[in-house]
Amino acid sequence: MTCRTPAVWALVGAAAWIAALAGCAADGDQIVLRLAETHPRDYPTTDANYEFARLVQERSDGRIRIEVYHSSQLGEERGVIEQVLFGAIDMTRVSVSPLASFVPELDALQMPFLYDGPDHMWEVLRSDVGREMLDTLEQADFVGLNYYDSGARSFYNTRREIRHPDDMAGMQIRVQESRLMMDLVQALGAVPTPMPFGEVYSALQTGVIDGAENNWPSYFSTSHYEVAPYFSLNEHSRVPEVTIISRLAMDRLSEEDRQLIREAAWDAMDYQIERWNAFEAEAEQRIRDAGVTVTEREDVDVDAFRKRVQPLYDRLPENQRGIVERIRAMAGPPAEGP
Ligand code: BDP
Repeated sequence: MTCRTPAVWALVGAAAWIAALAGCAADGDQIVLRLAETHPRDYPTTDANYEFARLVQERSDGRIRIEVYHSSQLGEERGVIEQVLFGAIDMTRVSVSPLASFVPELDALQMPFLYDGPDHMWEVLRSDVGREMLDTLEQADFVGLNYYDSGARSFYNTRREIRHPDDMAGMQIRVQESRLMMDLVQALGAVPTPMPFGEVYSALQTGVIDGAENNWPSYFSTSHYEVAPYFSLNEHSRVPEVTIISRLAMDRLSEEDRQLIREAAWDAMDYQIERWNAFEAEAEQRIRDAGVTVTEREDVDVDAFRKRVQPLYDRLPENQRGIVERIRAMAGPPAEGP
């Protein structure tokens, strides 16, 4: 029996709603929450969603069930975020990039060349800064529950190796639906094309775009490497991922259940990081074995990339600048970054 959100019941009709209410009571008020995920079943974040669901089910003695809809079954990221806002979908796991269109402060977590590496990023996300950034989601009627790892993003394309920003001059590069990612690609001299994730493969194949950017696991699981076989390890950004729940869904829960969900989500993070690290290594190996031309980190002029993106830091609003400074202060010496 499912006790769905009002918006969903509005869609399925009053008769079903009345039947459902009866069922909810009969089931001892079982609560079902739907969680949308863009990645396929065997991706590390999807595994973590299931682990989160398992923890919630176990800790609530089966009273709260989270149904995971992976592989974009409920839509592409931006549309899903909107549906979570209206309460038609209860939860989703998304990248900070598209979420920052709803809560601009989040851009401070995804600035280019911001973190020294995964350890620095995780120190930040687990610190007060990370908690405060989850709290900022409440401005937009979301509740932020946790963070997941998404590695480092790098450019890949159909044409040539990218060692220096000049090598991508004029290329049409797909970006997530994010102002910051558009500005980043533009600052590097290429042409940003925002597009849903699920459309990128055919856009690469038909030449609508020349390239895109992502981490090893996404480049692998989408098979983009088959049609865009030049991958440059420029690692321009680390973009954390977040699980959000609709404020409407959260408000319908008891304080005790809210706490249970918050804790289970936070506890699923270690599991995700472990799965991420294993899958990232496997994806890299499979891509290299497939004969992709990988431009190694030492062959990339990282300084040239950093210099080109400096204007993005210069025009940061005051509040985001403050967050960036706190993040940089957590980096181990010697300090890197623009
Ligand atoms: C992947 C993220 C996913 C994004 C996707 C993208 O995990 O949430 O939607 O990139 O580029 O790394 O759209």
